[in-house]
Amino acid sequence: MEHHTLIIGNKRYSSWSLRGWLAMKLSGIEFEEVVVPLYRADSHAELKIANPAAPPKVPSMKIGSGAIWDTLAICEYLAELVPEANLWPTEQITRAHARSVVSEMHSSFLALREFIPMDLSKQVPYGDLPDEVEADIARICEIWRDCRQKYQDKGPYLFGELSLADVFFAPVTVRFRSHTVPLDEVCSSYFDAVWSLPDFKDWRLAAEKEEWVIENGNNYGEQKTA
Ligand SMILES: N[C@@H](CCC(=O)N[C@@H](CS)C(=O)NCC(=O)O)C(=O)O
Repeated sequence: MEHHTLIIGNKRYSSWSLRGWLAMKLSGIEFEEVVVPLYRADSHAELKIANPAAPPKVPSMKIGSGAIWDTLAICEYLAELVPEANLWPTEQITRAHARSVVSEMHSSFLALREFIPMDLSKQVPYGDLPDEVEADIARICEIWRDCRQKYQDKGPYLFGELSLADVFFAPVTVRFRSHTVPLDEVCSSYFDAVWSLPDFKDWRLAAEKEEWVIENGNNYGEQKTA
């Protein structure tokens, strides 16, 4: 197999990096990890090496002479590369459902992203969130409840077995935790299942050891949200 290098941002703050990294772990393939601290003067120059987008973002992946520079594209590549890992649910209609919620996560929830950026070092009491953020939280909980209700017999994750759908919602658990978002029993038990994933625990431990602090860290303000 070709050498895979995953380029990611700060583990404390980068939600898309967490998704790419968890997807790599779920695929079971060996990879080299390169962490590029974000929002520094030289960040974009470093990221450009494996990412032609303007501005270049994380995660991106180098594979031999090729590159992939979007989380969903990385996930689809992995699902094709390692079909036996069943990164998507095996049943076609369930797979279509999983792709729908993943695409919704990939393209929506802008208010949640803006007002509650991922920050593993933050925990504040719940309250005073704008209506648009509450609406995003309500929709995410609706997705979780719907999936759990349909697939609960197959396991504790959104589609029963662990899949890319859980990878996509893992950073949301960090956002919810940072603002102590109240969850009902179903969502809370799903939260616990994701929070307990050994790879996710490893990510959080590594995040704790990072020394980089993004000024205004849990609110990127003028900067892009993560
Ligand atoms: N749609 C992209 C989003 C990637 C993204 O927004 N990454 C953020 C960090 S989580 C980033 O690279 N921010 C750095 C910057 O904008 O300079 C994907 O799915 O990979």
